Amino acid sequence: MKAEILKMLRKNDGYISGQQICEYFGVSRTAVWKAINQLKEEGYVVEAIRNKGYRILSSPDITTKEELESQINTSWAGRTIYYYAELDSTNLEAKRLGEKGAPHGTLAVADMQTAGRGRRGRGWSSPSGSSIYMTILLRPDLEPNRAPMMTLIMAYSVACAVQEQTGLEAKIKWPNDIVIHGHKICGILTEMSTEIDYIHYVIIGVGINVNIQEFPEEIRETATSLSLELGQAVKRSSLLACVMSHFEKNYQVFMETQDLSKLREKYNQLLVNYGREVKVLGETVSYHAIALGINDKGELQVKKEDGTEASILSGEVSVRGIYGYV
Ligand code: BT5
Repeated sequence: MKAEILKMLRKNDGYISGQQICEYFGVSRTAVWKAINQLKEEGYVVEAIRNKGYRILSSPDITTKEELESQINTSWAGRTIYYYAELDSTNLEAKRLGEKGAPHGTLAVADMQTAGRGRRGRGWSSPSGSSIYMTILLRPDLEPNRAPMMTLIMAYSVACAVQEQTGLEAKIKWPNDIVIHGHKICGILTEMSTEIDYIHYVIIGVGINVNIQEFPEEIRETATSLSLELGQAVKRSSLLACVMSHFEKNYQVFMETQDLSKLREKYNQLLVNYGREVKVLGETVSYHAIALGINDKGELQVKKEDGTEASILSGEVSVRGIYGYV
């Protein structure tokens, strides 16, 4: 009920009477009063004026289940939410939920992670109160070898949401980072449980540095946050809800063809590597090339120095600009 009351308060620019809320939910005045008091305790500023009713003046920067439920306006992406003040990793939790049969679109969110994970055993710095750590669980009817494209769909969705919410020019560093002014603000980690030709579930974990002011020594040179770039705080729940809306839309476009043919052009416009020299780091060999953008399969097309072209699969190599991090 708290999430619904929040939604009602938000929808309504003016006051909404206690009576209206009681009638809507079929509950007593005391129940409404209790729910409003709980919201106040969580940091919402709700004004109550006699004979007029309630009005919401401000919301805290939190990502609780109720806050997110009152903001997310999708049909399935992020409609079932599990929120934790502290968690080992939202990817690990999404796997646990996946094993228990949680539905397509389930979202695990944490305010902080004690074992935030990056790719190939690397870590993800995950302090409390300032960032988004979330993992969405999907059950796509898709060949397993097409699942890596979902990282790209999420990256594109995050970049669009960041631009929409902050006006900042967010770019994609293929395949799984979002950067602003050459510094990383978001990392994505996609994992899955499959049989040879069947996906049980895919989980896409997203970490976004929203309001962090300082980073650990080892990433100080490469990381940034939205608030550092913007000069003001960004509401985490609104951004998260916006990512879910974009992701749901883009995922549906992707599923129509099960490739990136309809998203490729727009994706390439946001690709920070586009047309630039990159260093392709393979297991045994590495070489310099020019990035030409992604193809329909989400592979990065590059032109080598000898003029030949190659397609790079995510996971096979990492691509690093030769002029610093990007
Ligand atoms: C990634 O790996 O970028 C994927 C990160 C995914 C994190 C999310 S948070 C929610 C969900 N639950 C999890 O446990 N994970 C996902 P990779 O490309 O391997 O980059 C990792 C590297 O980024 C580290 O080795 C650091 O150098 C750097 N790094 C760590 N924390 C960072 C941060 N907060 N901001 C920017 N860079 C960071």
